[in-house]
Amino acid sequence: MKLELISFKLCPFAQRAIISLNAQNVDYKMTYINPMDPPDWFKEISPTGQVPLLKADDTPIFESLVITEFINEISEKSLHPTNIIKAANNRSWIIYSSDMLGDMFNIITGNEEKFNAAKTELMQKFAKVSMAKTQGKFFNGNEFNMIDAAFAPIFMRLAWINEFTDNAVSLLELPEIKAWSDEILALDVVKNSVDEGLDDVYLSNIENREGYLSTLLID
Ligand SMILES: N[C@@H](CCC(=O)N[C@@H](CS)C(=O)NCC(=O)O)C(=O)O
Repeated sequence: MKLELISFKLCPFAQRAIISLNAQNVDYKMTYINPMDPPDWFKEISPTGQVPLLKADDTPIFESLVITEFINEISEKSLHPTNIIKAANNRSWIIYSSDMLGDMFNIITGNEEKFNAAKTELMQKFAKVSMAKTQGKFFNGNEFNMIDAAFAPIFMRLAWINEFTDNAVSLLELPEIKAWSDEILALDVVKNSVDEGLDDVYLSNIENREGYLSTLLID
């Protein structure tokens, strides 16, 4: 089967697919586009106009969570827990993590009021995730699973934000979540899921959005 992932370098949803493909040793070709100015061939195959989109032979598969489930199905080893109830519960939290990416967007783009509301919302969601997380390095214990891949883009962007500011969206009040984030960000499969220098692109993105967060940037 020929796989081609159509992506956008800064896209957190696409990053989940990249982590899953690499963690499961699946061969694929990577093609970057700008979804704000997509080429005609992309418009023809994408009903939503969004990335990531995975072309499996000639069939477009869209929505990051469908893509990661598909990658899991074609891989030898599942990235979900073997217990089907636990796996379904993980899928619920994975969908929950997509909402958290919405909070991240508001943190970057919002004025002071929207920034603070989104930060509170994000921390409240993390507190709930913390209650569901099992003890151990990762969400389900010591094995890296798909749910960890789903949270990785959030943790990577929060680490960048905290480095660019004086810990404006710190996880220190949620030590279990902070420890989980540290474990995930230390993995090669996560580090290698973005190009070198993407942190600088993210910084420029924060500056260009001119939200409240851009006023908190330090040199
Ligand atoms: N629900 C989608 C969201 C994907 C998404 O929002 N992608 C952004 C880039 S990060 C995009 O393509 N935006 C362009 C647009 O919405 O037109 C998924 O999980 O794949």
